[in-house]
Amino acid sequence: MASNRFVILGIAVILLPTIAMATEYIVGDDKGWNIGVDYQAWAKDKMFNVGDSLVFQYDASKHNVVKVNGTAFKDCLAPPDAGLLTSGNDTIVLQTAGNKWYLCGKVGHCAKGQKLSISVMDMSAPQPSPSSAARGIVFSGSFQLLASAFVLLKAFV
Ligand SMILES: [Cu+2]
Repeated sequence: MASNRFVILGIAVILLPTIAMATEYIVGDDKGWNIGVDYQAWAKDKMFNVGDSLVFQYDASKHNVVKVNGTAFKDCLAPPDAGLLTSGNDTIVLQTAGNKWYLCGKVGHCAKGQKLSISVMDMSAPQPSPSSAARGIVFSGSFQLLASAFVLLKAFV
């Protein structure tokens, strides 16, 4: 029946923004995690949110991934106790909001630009512009569901 389609559409409209929120980012896209990629340019137009993940893909014999703090990032100096990822296909789930810094721990690679700095936002926390936009999507979703319910109701009357 046509009315069933309205209900499904309404539910899809509600769920879509929620599903779209967790994004998996392949760092450097098809260039992967390498020397000679501008990671600041790569990150510039992306919105990273809590729950999203970064996937570092690289030749494990040539590179690695180290999560560092801002000072280590600036100086390209990873502390000896820093968490080191070496699988060649490492997924990091962004658990908290704030600035995150990653670099390649192989000698000289960070200085050659193999470093990534991102800012992670928490969409669930009240923040001025990005989350109000998200709320707008959810609100319009609710409105469409309401409209679908109304159409459904009318179909029965
Ligand atoms: Cu490297």
